[in-house]
Amino acid sequence: MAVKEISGNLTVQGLKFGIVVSRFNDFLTRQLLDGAKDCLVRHGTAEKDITVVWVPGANELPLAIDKIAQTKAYGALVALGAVIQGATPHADLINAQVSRSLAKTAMDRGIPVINGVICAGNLEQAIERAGTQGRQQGLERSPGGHRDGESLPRRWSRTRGV
Ligand code: INI
Repeated sequence: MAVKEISGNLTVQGLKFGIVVSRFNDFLTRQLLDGAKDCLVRHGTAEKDITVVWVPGANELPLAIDKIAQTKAYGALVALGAVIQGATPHADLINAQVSRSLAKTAMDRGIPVINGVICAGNLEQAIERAGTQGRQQGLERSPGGHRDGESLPRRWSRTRGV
């Protein structure tokens, strides 16, 4: 008997994406956002199928992501932020809390949530991760969302309106 194998595609048409982006360190997060949008569009997502929601800081990403997940209107969600270690004593707390909460939403709501929050040790690292050499996290994370976003909703029909 043939083995059944399930995997997503790199191209997606007709799937809706929600991107939640933090205003804190917006000189970095705007770059992440540009990269994520560009990546989604180049992989076949229509611009009209991308909704962008701004929140004050990384701490606010999980609630917005969870509220949007509850609408069941999106195939996958992307959280973008930039937390810089040296700049704040509670960077570790924020990072841990945010990544745990985003993962919880993914599991509880059955929707792929791509964690595109830069956790950098210093400003130089953050700038590099946000986009030097044509590479950046917002960009790199989105194809993963495409793959999950394509395979989860289509194959298990857990989302509406996609
Ligand atoms: N928010 C960030 O997104 N990045 C940071 O580096 C950061 N620092 O350094 O504190 C940060 N703080 C704000 C936080 O996310 C909340 O917006 C704030 O605490 C209000 O809830």
